Amino acid sequence: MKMKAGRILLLLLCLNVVTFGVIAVPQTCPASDLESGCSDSEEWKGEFFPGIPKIKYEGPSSKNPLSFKWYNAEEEILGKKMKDWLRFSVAFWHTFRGTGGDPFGAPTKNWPWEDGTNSVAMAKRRMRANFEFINKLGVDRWCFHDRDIAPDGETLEESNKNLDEVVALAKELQGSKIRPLWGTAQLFLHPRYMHGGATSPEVGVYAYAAAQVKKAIEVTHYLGGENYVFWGGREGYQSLLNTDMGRELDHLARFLEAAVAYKKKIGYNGTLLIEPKPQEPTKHQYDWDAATSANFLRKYGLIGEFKLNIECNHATLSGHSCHHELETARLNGLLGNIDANTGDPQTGWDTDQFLTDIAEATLVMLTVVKNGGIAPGGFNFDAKLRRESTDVEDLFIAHISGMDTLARGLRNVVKLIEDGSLDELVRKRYESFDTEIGAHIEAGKGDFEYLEKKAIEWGEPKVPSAKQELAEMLFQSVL
Ligand code: XLS
Ligand code: NI
Ligand code: NI
Repeated sequence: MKMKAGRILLLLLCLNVVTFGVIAVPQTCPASDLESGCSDSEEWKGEFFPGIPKIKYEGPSSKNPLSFKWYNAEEEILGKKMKDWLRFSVAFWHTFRGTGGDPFGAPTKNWPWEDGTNSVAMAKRRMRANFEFINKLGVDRWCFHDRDIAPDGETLEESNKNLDEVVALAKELQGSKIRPLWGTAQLFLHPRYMHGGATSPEVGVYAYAAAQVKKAIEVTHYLGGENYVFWGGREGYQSLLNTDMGRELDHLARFLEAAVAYKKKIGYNGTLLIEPKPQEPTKHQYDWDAATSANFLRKYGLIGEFKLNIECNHATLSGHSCHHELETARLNGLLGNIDANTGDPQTGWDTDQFLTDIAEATLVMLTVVKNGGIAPGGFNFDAKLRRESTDVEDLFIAHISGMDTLARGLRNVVKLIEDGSLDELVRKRYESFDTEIGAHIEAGKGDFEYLEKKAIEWGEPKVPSAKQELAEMLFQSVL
């Protein structure tokens, strides 16, 4: 029983908040029903977050939960403003479509602006709430799926029309400063995508997915989005027995090639990003991790056209640390964006919590600094309030906490660099290669006959300590 319940829970939770968000909202009104009076979403009067001021930096000694203690946007660190290192973004689907529903329970969040419908009017009202939130939080970016921001219609044309209407409002509300960090198409919620989009065995679904991505790229471009993401939640398999994996991978590559061609055709210069995840909702997802995705891109000649969007919770699901995934992406020249979140060590699925672990944040920022920053990428809070956090204020506190944690990570990197002992430890560890012979090997001239001669001449090598505990101690000292 326990096993079975666990498995069902896992399967359902894999669908992420997007699923709960959209399914759990009672669809009492058809999406396009504006005239029947079914929706009561008239213009919202006044503020959505009354009583919440614009969040300011007050420094580490502040006890005000609605203030930044470590994130000081304009402060310069390592030659760049904090806001330019961090480029924070609010994820629309978690913040505005997350309901707190889970497979065992109904939604817990009753945001005052929600009227219980999935109408276009409600979508517009929600968009206004989004921009008030972004402005009060003091970030310049947001991320969205097409279907989070506007309801699905009866036909593709109607869905596109709904999207256009909401996007026009978003464009107006963005003003001159706010832009999408990235946009994407939701190719996992609708039953038509149950076998995948680009990897569906059904050609009609492949075409539908292509049409949806075409439109999502267009609106991301129209809104000035800096990146466009492909997260293939259902691009994978449940069983290899009924799956032609080679054919599906070829289809995925053809799909991405077509996306590249279309992006170029319409003059969209944003970066295309693949977001790896090992599984959830499929048993096996083709973009398993950074290394698998890099290999896929290389095999199909797409390596110069894409970068990676590394999500920390996905990293741990694939059995790696976030730091490992970020370093793998960086070393391949593929570090494009970070979906900043964290999992729960006991729960085991994509819980998408806000990152509040300072040590983890320091490692994340270490890679970002080594990479010289990640612009035009940034940090998207692909993170949600937990089911039991139900105050509107919690939305702010969660983001502030996530922003402060990463800001603290950046400040710790400065301390690590200034101290220099960890770098020195690493340098010394490899110093035997800082020799004529080492240079010879690294230049690709270390042939086996030559190395055999050296091994005989040198005799048994002396192997020094790795000094792992010392490395950990040096790292801990900056936290
Ligand atoms: C799901 C993913 C998803 C992507 C965007 O696990 O993180 O939210 O970021 O489709
Ligand atoms: Ni993500
Ligand atoms: Ni995720």
